[in-house]
Amino acid sequence: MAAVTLENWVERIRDLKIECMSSDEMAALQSRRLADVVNRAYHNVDFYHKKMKALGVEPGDIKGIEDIHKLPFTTKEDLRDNYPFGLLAIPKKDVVRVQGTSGTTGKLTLASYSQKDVDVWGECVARCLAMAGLTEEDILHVCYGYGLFTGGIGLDLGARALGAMAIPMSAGNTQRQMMCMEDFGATAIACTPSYALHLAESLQEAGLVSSLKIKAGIHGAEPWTEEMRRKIESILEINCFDIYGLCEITGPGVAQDCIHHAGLHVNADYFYPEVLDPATNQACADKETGELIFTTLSKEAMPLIRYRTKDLTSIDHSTCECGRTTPRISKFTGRTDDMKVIRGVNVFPTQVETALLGMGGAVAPHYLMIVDREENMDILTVMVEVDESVFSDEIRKLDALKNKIGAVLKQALGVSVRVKLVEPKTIQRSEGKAVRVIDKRNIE
Ligand code: DLL
Repeated sequence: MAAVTLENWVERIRDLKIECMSSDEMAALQSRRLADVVNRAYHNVDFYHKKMKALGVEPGDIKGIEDIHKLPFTTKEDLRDNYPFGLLAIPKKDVVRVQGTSGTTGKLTLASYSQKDVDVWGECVARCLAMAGLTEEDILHVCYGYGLFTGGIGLDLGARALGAMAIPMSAGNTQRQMMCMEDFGATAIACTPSYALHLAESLQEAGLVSSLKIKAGIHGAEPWTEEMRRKIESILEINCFDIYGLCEITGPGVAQDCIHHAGLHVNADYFYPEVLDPATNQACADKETGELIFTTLSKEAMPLIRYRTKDLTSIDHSTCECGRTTPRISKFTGRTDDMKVIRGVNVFPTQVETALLGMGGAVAPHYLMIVDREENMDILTVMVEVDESVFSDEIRKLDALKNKIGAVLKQALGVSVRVKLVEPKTIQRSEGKAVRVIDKRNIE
């Protein structure tokens, strides 16, 4: 099967009308859809009626997408306060499914879907799969979890909308995953990047890489770096793509990068993105980092207006080399609540990942950050897996490697770090979203 190359790329997307619209056409479509969604939210959702009244905004004030800044924000707390069905804009009997994600504090964040919402979701994921070069000929091995989490069913809906074959593996049992990938002739895999690395290493160890037909990986649900992408690509000899989404907005398929990996194309005809300075709520200029906010432009069951994702990114409205005109958001460095402040310095796990992958050699990209407090001082310890052979070296060499990693991390993060070297496979592998940080400062 032909792989996606830069040469055949433009050829493949020539027919994509929505993704290649002029900015005026897109703004007209978004304006029509925004007016409609605001009208429905105002008249059918008590929460939005009250919020808009409080701001003195009527649906008639929203004449076009340029008026979006007049509308109120929605937060995760608002979803929690209206849990589980308080934000429905349609009768409950017309809801055909719910999906959710567990927060840090007990209750789920729940999203409801009408049949049309499910269809739009499938269409968005299908666009992403097509962006990764897949067609109806492909066989997609889905090892995101199925269930309330949107990963499994989302990729499945996308494969269905594309006319491809989905293998609904769900997460776990790596041996069985490898056997089915080989036996069923999967041509693409979909899972978190951390699990993709684990799977890739396991396939390599088993000597199975060359017998696979995989050409693309669709990875998301957690922050990961360009270095990690290249690592998975080099082991499996495939192209990896970064798919983004959140259950409140739809699930995976809100955005994904193309073969140029120059940002993630947002399906902006369905989800209108804004990037705002979280301190002032003013719009950031293109390429300036801020908080990503989404307004769902077509959702029937649970439309959300100006939903604050807490995800940090920047936006670029220029046309991509691939020919798509849809706005691109930059790869995520993390969420505002993922960021750790250590002795006054902001630290993201992705910075550790980049630094470790840059070192190569005996250093593996499997790590865990532990933040603790000793005598009122924040202490960051980074556990790093290193090659088994390192432990048979003299203590002097082990210490030298530890110091070297410490120096690289200090340079990358701007704070000093205690390094703990551990043997391969010591750090627990995740089948879902990887746990990269344990903050013991919050644990009494
Ligand atoms: O993680 C949906 C998803 C499933 C996306 C499969 C991609 C693939 P939630 O469980 O609601 O939904 O978590 C959403 O995960 O706000 C981000 O913080 C993070 N996230 C999702 N995709 C990416 C990505 C799914 N590609 C939260 N890069 C979001 C970085 C991501 N972070």
